[in-house]
Amino acid sequence: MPPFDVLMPTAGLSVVADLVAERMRLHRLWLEPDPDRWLAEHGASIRAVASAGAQGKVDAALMRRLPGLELVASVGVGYDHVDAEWAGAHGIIVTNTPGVLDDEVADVAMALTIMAVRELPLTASLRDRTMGVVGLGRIGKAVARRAEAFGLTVVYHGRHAQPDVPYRYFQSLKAMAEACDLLVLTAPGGPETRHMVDAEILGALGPDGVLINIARGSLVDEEALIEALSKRTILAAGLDVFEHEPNVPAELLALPNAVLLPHVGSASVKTRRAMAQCVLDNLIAWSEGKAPLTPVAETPWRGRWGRTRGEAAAESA
Ligand code: 8YV
Repeated sequence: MPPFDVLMPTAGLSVVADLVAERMRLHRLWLEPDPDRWLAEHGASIRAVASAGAQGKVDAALMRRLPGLELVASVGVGYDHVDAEWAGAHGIIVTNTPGVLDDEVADVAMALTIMAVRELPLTASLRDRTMGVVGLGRIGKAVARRAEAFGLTVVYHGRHAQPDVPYRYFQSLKAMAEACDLLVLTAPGGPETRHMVDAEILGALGPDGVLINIARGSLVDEEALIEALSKRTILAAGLDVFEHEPNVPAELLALPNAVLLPHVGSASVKTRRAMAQCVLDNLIAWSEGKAPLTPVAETPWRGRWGRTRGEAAAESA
């Protein structure tokens, strides 16, 4: 097999770099003394980018500098750090790692729920609560299954009602926030969902309400959340993600009714290894001329192997 050159722009999860480097020629851009110069000299040899984490941006500016780029294999189910629209319009496939981390992240959602509600002196109770899940995808469903086992009523909000699920659908997030007292965010990040939980939604959640976020910090207006927690217009929050990661506002850190984790939803050795393996499997399939295994919605695989970036750009123009 001819060498297959993969670029990793930022450090991220070391398990990804370790695994990919066993099988491919991996270039670690962050270790280059002059990354800009490295890209100018070697960018054309890169056929795939492996993105090792939610903070490793793969934007149009980077992809433009890699004229031979065919595939961006990103670790994690969320890929809002990758400009998949741009990739799709330029014939570049983006893959993520769906399915291998749902249970792990759902466990953390439940851990945060219990920690945020119970604190463990004389506290609020999980009994008789209704959990509103925002974005009932794979992770949302894994959370909902757990919530049912805890005796909670589950309702959900998303872009569409799903006829095959047993939970009540709310088209309006505000109406759902009024009807539930545990709001669990499992929707993707990105411009469409930015600040979907703002002061108005927190107001609708109400003084007994608890916000759990294991999705992306961008979904929540963090300033509004700090205000709601400080003034106790909501009861508590359990957060694994933050608006400006890795920075967490000092006000949030100081709040007694906020339980905070450092974005560890998928962080078990077993699951992180499975995620890295999924990145590698995509790279291997592609380097062998096969279809990508887990392309994201913006870059569906249509079996058009051989379409060049120029052709793709011409089609989309
Ligand atoms: C990250 C995640 O991938 O899957 C996701 O969307 O946010 C996590 O599993 C992980 O934190 C690496 O950044």
